[in-house]
Amino acid sequence: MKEVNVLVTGAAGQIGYALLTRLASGETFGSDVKVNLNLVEVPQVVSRLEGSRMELEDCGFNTLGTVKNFSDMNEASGDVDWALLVGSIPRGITINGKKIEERADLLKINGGIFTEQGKALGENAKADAKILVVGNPANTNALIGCTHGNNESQTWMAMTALDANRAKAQVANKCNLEISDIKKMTIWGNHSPTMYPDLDNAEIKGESASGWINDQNWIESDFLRIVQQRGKAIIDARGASSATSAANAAIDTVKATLSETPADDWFSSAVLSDGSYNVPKGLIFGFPLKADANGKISIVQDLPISEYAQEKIDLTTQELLDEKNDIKDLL
Ligand code: NAX
Repeated sequence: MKEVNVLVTGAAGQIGYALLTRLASGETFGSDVKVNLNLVEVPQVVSRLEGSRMELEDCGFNTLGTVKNFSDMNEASGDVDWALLVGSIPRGITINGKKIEERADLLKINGGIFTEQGKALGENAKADAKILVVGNPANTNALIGCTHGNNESQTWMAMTALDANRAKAQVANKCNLEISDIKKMTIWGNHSPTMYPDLDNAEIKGESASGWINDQNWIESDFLRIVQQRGKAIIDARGASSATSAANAAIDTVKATLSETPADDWFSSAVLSDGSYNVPKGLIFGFPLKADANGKISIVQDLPISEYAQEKIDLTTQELLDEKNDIKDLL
């Protein structure tokens, strides 16, 4: 059997728990690929990973390879094909007696983590490794990791697939359609409430989704608000943040890069801007993406952007520039 080496940080957390079985079951990488898992946690909880390892073993997947637990990223990142960086320090946590509420503080603390993780992956992971940052603030964490990874042949992404899936679900409900009827969903910008889900360039049965819906008021008020605030709505209802749907979106992102993207679709993730759509080079920014048969990812070009959409894209760009400025000492 072929083998794939996958590293997951924050593996004992709630997204990690929902993610591991789906990585190992054969669903993600195929039934002919053994999945070797390197699970990473902070030293205080690394022992809990032994429970996850036992559960994975007890699932009886033919596709499960080795499962190793680590608290050291350098040791964990050797020969890794994929790194799913889920672990990060959440807003509201108390560190050294101080409650971390300010974005700048949060960015700096996570910046330290992603500096080290980026270096470890840049030096030890495979030359063509793909790295998906889930831990928030995902785009700026990915920017820090990518900068310190300093390895151009590796691909860094920040996850916006959950936002894209949320957007598709809202459109499917509104139009009484199947999810599979909705294609080409783009989330422009930051994984934050400033993200812009684009219905002009999304398609329903080959037509522009905004044209099909034909209700600009719903798009500009209800749809945007629901998608942008969905994470908070789930926390309010569940008393905990999205885990199953976040893990599912991470799996969707990995799968999207494993085969050539169908001609009538694309997928959404944040990647390093090359200046496309006048987004400043060097931001990790949500774009419409395609993968080729070799897993190479490129940004879909030449989409029309309305004046309204440009205003929204400018807003999320500015937020990412502000975040970059907050962590400029770390770059
Ligand atoms: P949990 O608090 O359940 O788990 C996080 C885990 O990460 C903990 O077990 C913690 O010990 C570990 N961790 C912290 N620092 C680490 C480090 N340096 N190395 C290794 N492990 C480390 O959070 P969970 O609900 O699993 O969420 C994880 C992250 O995903 C959060 O930052 C959250 O904000 C983010 N999210 C991102 C989403 C996205 O679409 N990009 C959506 C869902 C989610 O909110």
